[in-house]
Amino acid sequence: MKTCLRTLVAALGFTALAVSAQTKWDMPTPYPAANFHTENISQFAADVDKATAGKLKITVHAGGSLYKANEIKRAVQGGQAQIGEILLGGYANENPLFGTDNVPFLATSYAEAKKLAVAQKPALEALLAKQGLKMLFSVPWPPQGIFAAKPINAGGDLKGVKWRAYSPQTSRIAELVGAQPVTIQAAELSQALATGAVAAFMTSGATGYDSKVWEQVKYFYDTQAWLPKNAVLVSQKAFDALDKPTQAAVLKAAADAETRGWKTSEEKTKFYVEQLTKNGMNVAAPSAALKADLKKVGDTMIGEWQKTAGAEGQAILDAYKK
Ligand code: PCA
Repeated sequence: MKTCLRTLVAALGFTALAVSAQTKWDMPTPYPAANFHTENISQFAADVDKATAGKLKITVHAGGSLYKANEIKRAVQGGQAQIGEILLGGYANENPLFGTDNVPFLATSYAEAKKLAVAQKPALEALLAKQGLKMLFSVPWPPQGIFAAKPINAGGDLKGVKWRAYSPQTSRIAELVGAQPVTIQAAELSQALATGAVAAFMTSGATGYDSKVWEQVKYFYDTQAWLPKNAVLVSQKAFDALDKPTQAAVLKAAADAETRGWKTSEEKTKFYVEQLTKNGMNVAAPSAALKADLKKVGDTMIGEWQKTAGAEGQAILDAYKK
């Protein structure tokens, strides 16, 4: 009887050990499951699972279902979630370094966006490290254009228009053209359009496509104003708690996700814009007048960004322009 009990206890102990050897992470993300960023992240989670033979399980909670877009960073910092995805530019009020890639017309192509990403990386990583966060990878959205219910031929056509913003800088653009900014995350965009809460905004063809915005807005101006990035952040504490081989597997899967994400983003840019046309939208290049008005906005905003980002910001610009 005693031996029997001992065996049972030993077996239970063994099971407990085997169970505790599996780590589970929750991963909140802001964008829908079928979005290309989310698909890339799901692949990342699957790669980690495979490389660790199931030792690290990452559960992706897409579409702001676990935490809303603007709550995800704090959740990872606070340890409520171990890992999560954020739109860097959404946090520009916390520190202008987060808004580096939201400055209009600073970096407008994939090649420039890559250069800017490399230039900003050391300062961004240092800032995140102070917050107990580690950036695993970042991936850009396609170039940002203007969506509107009415034709927009110059900046003045946006006066008084209800403008959906997703970051402090997209709100600032609205102020500078005299529109009325309302912050609405991508997960609520379709609803905001349906109820008439907003009638114009800047985003990528990808989000236009995800949100089927053609049901309400009929005009897209391909201004290619900037390529904002999403970043996947992990709690340094959660990362440090992994054994070395698991850490290596996460880093390898992250590097692969970054390469794959940049490639997919660029490759799908044309597809997204074509889908807007296919679904009845008028897709056009911005008029010369609109371009000139937006350039003025960009000039103002780079100046404002430089002022708030100070010497650190200047070092990024110098590295970028080199
Ligand atoms: N889509 C996201 C951010 C940038 C983009 O292209 C959004 O509209 O919320």
